[in-house]
Amino acid sequence: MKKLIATLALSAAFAAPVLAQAPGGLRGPTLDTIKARGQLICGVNTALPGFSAPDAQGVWRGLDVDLCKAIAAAVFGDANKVRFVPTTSQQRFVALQSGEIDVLTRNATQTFARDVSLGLHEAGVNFYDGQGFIVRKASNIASARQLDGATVCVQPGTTTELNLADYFRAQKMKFTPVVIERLEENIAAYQAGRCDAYTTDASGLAAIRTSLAVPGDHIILPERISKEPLGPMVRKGDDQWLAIVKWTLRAMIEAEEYGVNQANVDEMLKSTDPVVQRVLGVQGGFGAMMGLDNKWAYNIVKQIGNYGDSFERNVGVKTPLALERGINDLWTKGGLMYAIPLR
Ligand SMILES: N[C@@H](CCC(=O)N[C@@H](CS)C(=O)NCC(=O)O)C(=O)O
Repeated sequence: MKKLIATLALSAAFAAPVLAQAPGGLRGPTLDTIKARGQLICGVNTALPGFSAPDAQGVWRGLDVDLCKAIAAAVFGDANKVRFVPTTSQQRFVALQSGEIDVLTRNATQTFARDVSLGLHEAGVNFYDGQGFIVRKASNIASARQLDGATVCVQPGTTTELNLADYFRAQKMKFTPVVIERLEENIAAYQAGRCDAYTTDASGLAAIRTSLAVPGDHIILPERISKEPLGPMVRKGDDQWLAIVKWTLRAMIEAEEYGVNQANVDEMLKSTDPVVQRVLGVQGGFGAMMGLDNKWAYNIVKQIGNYGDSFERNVGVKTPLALERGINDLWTKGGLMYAIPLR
């Protein structure tokens, strides 16, 4: 009996730190709802090649689509348990607020107002961007400073619309906004010459340029007139779900930093590096603390890859968008991608 009490006391002593970190503090309805449904619902863009757009076979692809699929891999161990809901600039936040979607993974800029007063949480940045302009080459405009008096097409419900007004006011230049609700109508209006320039995030411009009749007839001006930290968003009030979305992105960035990629992830299970072991769930039990399998991040990297894998596959220099990593590179390479430690 004494021996039994001693054994129980000993195991309790060892169990205590684990229990203290158990998912008790991180429970919320979203994960249970998603699991019961058997599918994650992500709000994505309607059609922004490289970020989120259906391919010729109707399969959704892109950096934002990958992030959504990575969350499904973390939750279900299966990146395909996802339904994509295309959202326009104006619908997207309502779709999230109303519960139509579980998470928004769509070129949404994180701002004070959106974080504080929309009832939504920003859950990290998966693409650091800035707003720019696209113009016809034939216009001989080489700088945004030459846009005085221009007609500029823009989508409402965006930071773009607000920055546009700020920029022209600050530059003491005049412009005529042509505010058109739908993206495809904006592009059609720009192509038809109804506006001298179209403005949005530079990533959006690169994506849109690939879909123009003759991409080479258009140039993206060099100025970036704003900061556009683009990233996933969730509803407020569910810390567990916020953690899952945040840590999915962080795990992809951390995996890249520690050299764990889609091709070597199985080999890396044998790594003696404690960081790699924690990321891949070999030790630490971090998945369980969020109500997930401890192989959550292994599943992400195995099925989707690390952040760099996804970047290069969707928007990198070898893709039609041909984007350099630039500020989206790891902090160890001069960029801003810095995942807080998984420990
Ligand atoms: N990052 C900006 C702009 C995002 C945005 O919605 N951009 C437009 C132009 S690229 C878009 O994605 N439109 C797609 C649609 O409405 O279908 C924001 O969050 O307000």
